Amino acid sequence: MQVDIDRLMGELETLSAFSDVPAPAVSRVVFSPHDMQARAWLKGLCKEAGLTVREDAIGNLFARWEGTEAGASPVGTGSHTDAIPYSGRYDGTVGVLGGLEAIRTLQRAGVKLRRPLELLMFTSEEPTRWGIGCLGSRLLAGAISLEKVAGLRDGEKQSVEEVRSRVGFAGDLAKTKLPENYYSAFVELHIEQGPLLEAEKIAIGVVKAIAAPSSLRIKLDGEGGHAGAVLMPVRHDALCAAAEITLLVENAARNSGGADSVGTTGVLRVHPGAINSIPSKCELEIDIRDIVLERRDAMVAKVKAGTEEICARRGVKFTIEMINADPPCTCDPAIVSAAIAASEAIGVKPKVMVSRAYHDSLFMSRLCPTGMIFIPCLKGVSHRPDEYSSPEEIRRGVEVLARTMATLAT
Ligand code: HGY
Ligand code: MN
Ligand code: MN
Repeated sequence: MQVDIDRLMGELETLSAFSDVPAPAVSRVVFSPHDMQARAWLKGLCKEAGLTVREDAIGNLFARWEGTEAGASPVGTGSHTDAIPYSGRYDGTVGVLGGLEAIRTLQRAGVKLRRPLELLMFTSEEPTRWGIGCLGSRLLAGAISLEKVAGLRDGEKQSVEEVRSRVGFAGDLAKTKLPENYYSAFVELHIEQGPLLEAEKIAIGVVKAIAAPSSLRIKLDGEGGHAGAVLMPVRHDALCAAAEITLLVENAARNSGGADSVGTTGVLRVHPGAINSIPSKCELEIDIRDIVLERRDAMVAKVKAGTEEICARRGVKFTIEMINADPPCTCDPAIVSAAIAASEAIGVKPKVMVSRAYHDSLFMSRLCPTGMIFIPCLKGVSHRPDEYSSPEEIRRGVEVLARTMATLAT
């Protein structure tokens, strides 16, 4: 089984150039011109490989290699190609182009599989545009209501409906939901986005569970005014309240009692944003996760209660919107075993581990037995331009994916 790693590295390089920012950074926001160009290019590659390509109403891409048994439910693989601003070229793309190369590798090896293999590229795995992650896979799994989708607005107040139809996806969103067990299994290849595999010098990670993500939006409404004229005792400074809340988020995660708790205030918008004008409004977007659902929920509760206390003390009005609060998922034991066996077949004893990042697999696990395969990334870095996995690490990941899918599709 020979992975064509030179071709794959070239394709990863080509894909990284569909970006709003210069290399080595990558920015590719869903449905942006660069995203649409990348999609067209990817569809061309899939057709070149003889796959049957279709897209659903939200732009999820499906590229199928038929099996020998007509009507057998496929084994799926795939990931995302959208990229958050100023990120790297491997997050998600290794699972899409690596998934395609795994299929091509099996084709070249002359393998005949009972089940079809289907490569997926999920729309909007990143929350960048509409504030919620995994929009495409949530719709496939029926894990988001059409009302919630209709209410989403991007930074220019545009709805999903407006943008998706403008770029050519006009079908009925209700039809994106896939029936249970449409897939017999789903396996995603992804960089670890953490330091453990590299630190422990282990070439492959097999994921047993994916952490529980949540995100919330807090809007603060204080009192603006002249930075020189309004004295401190009478101020209701929205940014000072936001600063306390930001530290509250950090404190809730640091003191949760668990090593896997994380809390991040990744977005802060300040109005009016002038040096000599007291901030009257602020908007924070907060990301809180843990592997243990109860601990995650306890952190969210602490942030909500703390926000109420801070705003009461500062005379600032607030609203809190829960954007998402998803349960963790457990990967399917049969897929975990198949991925371990595939790793051992290439002489690697894999590390069975938890994913702290969320992935489309979190939602695919609601549709069918699901698993993930990780490869190391340099210093565990991700969501940064210096994100890196070596050709050998990627090659091994693709070979393990190919072997795992061959086992599941037999
Ligand atoms: O944020 C995440 O975990 C994923 O990279 N979107
Ligand atoms: Mn990401
Ligand atoms: Mn990703």
